[in-house]
Amino acid sequence: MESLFEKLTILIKKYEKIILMGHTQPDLDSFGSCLGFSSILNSMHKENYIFIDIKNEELDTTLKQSITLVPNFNYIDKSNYKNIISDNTLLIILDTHLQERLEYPEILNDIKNIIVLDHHIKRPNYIKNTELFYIDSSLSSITELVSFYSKYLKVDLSPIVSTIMLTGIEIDTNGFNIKITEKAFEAAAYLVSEGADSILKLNLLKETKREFLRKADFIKSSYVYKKRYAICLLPLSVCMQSELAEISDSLLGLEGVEASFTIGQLEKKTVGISARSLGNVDVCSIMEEFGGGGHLTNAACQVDNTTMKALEKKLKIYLD
Ligand SMILES: [Mn+2]
Repeated sequence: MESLFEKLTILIKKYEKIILMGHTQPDLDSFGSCLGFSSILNSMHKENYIFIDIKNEELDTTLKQSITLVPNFNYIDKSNYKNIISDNTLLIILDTHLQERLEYPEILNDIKNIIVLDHHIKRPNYIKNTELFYIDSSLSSITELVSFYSKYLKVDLSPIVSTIMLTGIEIDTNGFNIKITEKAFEAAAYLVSEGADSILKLNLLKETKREFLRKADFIKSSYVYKKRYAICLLPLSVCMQSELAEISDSLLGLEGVEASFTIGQLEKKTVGISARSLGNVDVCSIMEEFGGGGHLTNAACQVDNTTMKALEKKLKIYLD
């Protein structure tokens, strides 16, 4: 990784301003890696901004709570980013490599200098014409890469930022259980050494009783197919991708379940599936059949102009 870090530092130094952007419906891996990267840029005295709509009511509770803990970063969104960009602005994309998954895809019309750092399996429609494009799909979270870069540069991360980053790794590895590697623990150890606090982490991950019971209701309505696949359809008018992911995570903990699939209506005409696996079932290739992607153990898709029932039927055909 050292040659990557050398290259990154040289590139960063060429630019006057830097914008960090994660994916849409951000999670703590996306947001935590932006915070970590911003801390690195601050230590280099580089003017930098995190592109995220912090006032968006639809952000999940954990993220909203995290944002309140780190008010001292420069946040920008689509309403004001145009004021700061120039020809000498660099966009660093974290935790995705696809334009349509960006927090704000249209930004690519305005900024031509781009670095992509991701850990998802590379898809053909990746963002092209970049200054640097780096994917390591052996990493369970992109926060790990940012942690190693920070360690390499000997940056002092604040305990709060370290905690949010550690929570990002925890979420992306389903509690340090799935797709876990030595590197994930190494990054976690580094973040703890920078002051990451496990009690605060637990508090960030807490949910309200209402949320807990709501999830329990969905899990109650799930069923097991072919003795090894848990399938759950969310009986809601609209739900969030993160909700689907949380339910699939929980279903994976049930006895006998090797892979879990949660299907829900994301928008009026868009249905999503979030899939999880313990490792014997390649959920990435199943989600690719639906135009999605991800990892062997953690993948998702979004399909337009379909219904939940139709997707459920199609899913079962693939599982057969
Ligand atoms: Mn991630």
